[in-house]
Amino acid sequence: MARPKIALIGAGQIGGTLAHLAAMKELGDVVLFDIAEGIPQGKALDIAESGPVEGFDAVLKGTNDYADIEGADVCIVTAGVPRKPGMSRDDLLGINLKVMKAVGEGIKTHAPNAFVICITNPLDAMVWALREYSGLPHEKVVGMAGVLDSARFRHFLSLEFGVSMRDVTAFVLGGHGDTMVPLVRYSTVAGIPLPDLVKMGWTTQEKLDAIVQRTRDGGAEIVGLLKTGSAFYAPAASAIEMAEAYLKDQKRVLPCAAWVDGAFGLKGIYVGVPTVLGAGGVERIVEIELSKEEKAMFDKSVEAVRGLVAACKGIDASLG
Ligand code: A3D
Repeated sequence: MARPKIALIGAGQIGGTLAHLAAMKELGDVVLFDIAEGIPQGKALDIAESGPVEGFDAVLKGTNDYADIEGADVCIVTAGVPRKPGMSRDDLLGINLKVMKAVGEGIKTHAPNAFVICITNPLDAMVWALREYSGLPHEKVVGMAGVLDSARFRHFLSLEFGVSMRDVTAFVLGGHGDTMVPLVRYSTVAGIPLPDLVKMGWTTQEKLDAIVQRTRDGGAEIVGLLKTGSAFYAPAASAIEMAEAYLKDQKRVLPCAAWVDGAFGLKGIYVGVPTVLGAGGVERIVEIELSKEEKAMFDKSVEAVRGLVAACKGIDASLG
């Protein structure tokens, strides 16, 4: 049986890391696409040359031609520009919307059966626009944000508790922005919810609140340190986890920016929710119960996403 084909649209910091991880995990053959000439070709060759040392079997190809993504099983989209210090994700909207148009049309023509994972910011609006431009079924187009935001939350919690990150589970909902909603009640250490851990004296409410805030600011913290771009190792690892869930039909329960139409009382919007990811793409939205306070935070986040989608429609009247 032929190996799956993974197309990476955008061969920058995240795209290169995605290619490396996909090859190391032998998820399939990799095509790196970018408009910058030489970059995807150089990165593909460099990673391919690590193959004999690492011992993986994967063909890597760099290209500037959409024809090379023909028939891809998975497309992961990072094309566009990242944040610089002082910029919000929303500042990227105008530039990256144009990029989504080109990418969406490329995928529509050459990889209409792919599972598409968008990473380009502002995430929730860009995944919506990418779906519109590509015309693919909603369940086959998702945004990566929740896995990353939850991973950041889990990392900070594991440091606070001094326990393995593997035993910390966490859920972050809502849009990928300052209004994201880290769900303390649904986050646990080996099944023990965080509020119980506060009662058990493992941490204090103040410390937990600070961790929640650090999670919300997780992207900005890295941008502030790097100065020339944004995070790329953890975002790439997060998207690879989603791609693997699809390719191996794992039915993973992962938060991602999915099309919600009915659940949570929402009508037609891309926003971060828990989902089941398998061979059908987003196979189910997990409609958890939210407290009044959580619902209020989630609603605020949804409103922020709606504002960004409206801004996209303002820029390109052909949308929506
Ligand atoms: P970067 O290293 O600049 O790579 C972006 C690549 O896109 C560059 O190589 C460009 O040449 C390429 N590109 C630009 N326009 C096009 C086009 N029309 N077609 C194909 N390629 C194009 O950025 P990065 O890899 O660090 O980040 C990529 C995106 O991910 C940015 O929008 C970031 O804001 C976003 N990001 C999202 C998260 C989330 O959690 C959602 C996290 C980190 C970064």
